[in-house]
Amino acid sequence: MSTERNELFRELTEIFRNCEGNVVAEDKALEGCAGLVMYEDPVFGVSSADDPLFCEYKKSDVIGSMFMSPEEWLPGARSVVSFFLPFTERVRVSNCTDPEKPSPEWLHARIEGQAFLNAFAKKIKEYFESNGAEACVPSLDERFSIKFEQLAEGDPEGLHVNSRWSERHAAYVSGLGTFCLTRGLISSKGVAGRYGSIIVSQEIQPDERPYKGIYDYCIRCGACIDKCPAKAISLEHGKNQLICREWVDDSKIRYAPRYGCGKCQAGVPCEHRIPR
Ligand code: B12
Ligand code: SF4
Ligand code: SF4
Repeated sequence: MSTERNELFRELTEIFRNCEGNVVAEDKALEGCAGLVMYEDPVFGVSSADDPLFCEYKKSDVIGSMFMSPEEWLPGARSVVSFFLPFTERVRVSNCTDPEKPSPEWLHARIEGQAFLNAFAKKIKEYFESNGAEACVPSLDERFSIKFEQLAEGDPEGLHVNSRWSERHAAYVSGLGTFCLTRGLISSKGVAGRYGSIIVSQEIQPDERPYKGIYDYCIRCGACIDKCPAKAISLEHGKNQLICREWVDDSKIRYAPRYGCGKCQAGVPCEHRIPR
């Protein structure tokens, strides 16, 4: 890694550490969760905005025609900076206790964790802008949207998700990790955590992808199949999006104003590392 990139990642890690909201505040906390730290330090990856993979994502069997390339989000885009925020051990271990109910810690990491991620992404945007670059955070941009298309009955995928921007797909281009049986993206710090990204007009040396295939890091051990309370995962077909979505949606009623599941990401070999 060049010194320039080292310096950039060091500064972004400092921004992460100084960004408010990674600790669950007492007035918002579910029982026993006051002071919970949700994330460990981030892992970063950089891709070139004109990497040919971004064009491939427009194909209907990858993401779909709705997907917008970095250049479409930000005219003059040169690089995409992706990051993975790994959940802390406390969040991960807590979600192994009950086979069905998401732990209070996991619910916080899903909801307050995403709010923190958004705040962190905004700070990164300000950082690039203050250095004279232009920047766009697709997930916070008003053009961001997702379309769910229910597939024919019996289709093992259940649902096709067509999205203007996918954090996992962007992270895949930047060398951060590969997909797995549950469709999650396994990073060097595992699958339990959340991804974000920002498109910038600054040229930053892209990472080399230390993998060839989209599922390289998954050992197909099947541990996630047994963990899934909705029985959404199989070795033959991977994860059925419809079954998973219905389960996660149902949790919105049971755990309002929060929701979540993530049982397939806790207590499995890919939880916090690349399993081989
Ligand atoms: C819609 C959505 C959902 C939907 C559908 C999920 C999905 N996979 O599409 C539902 C409601 C089911 C869902 C559930 C959950 N989600 Co969700 N979700 C999203 C969202 C908003 C968009 C996803 C999207 O764009 N999908 C697009 C479709 C096309 O993706 P796909 O079908 O999986 O892609 C496959 C094809 O592209 C195929 N493929 C075929 N040819 C090729 C060729 C190439 C080159 C490549 C790369 C791929 C490829 O490979 C892919 C994987 O199989 C993202 C946030 C974001 N904007 O990215 C979060 C996100 C994916 N969710 C996330 C999480 C954590 C969850 C939950 C655990 C919820 C929770 N916290 O309790 C569950 C379980 C997810 C799981 N098992 O991985 C994280 C994933 C973190 C990770 N480690 O991977 C994300 C990235 C949010 C975030 N900011 O971190 N989610
Ligand atoms: S638990 Fe095993 S099969 Fe499931 S995603 Fe992780 S490595 Fe792959
Ligand atoms: S998030 Fe829950 S329902 Fe969806 S695949 Fe994982 S374990 Fe199954």
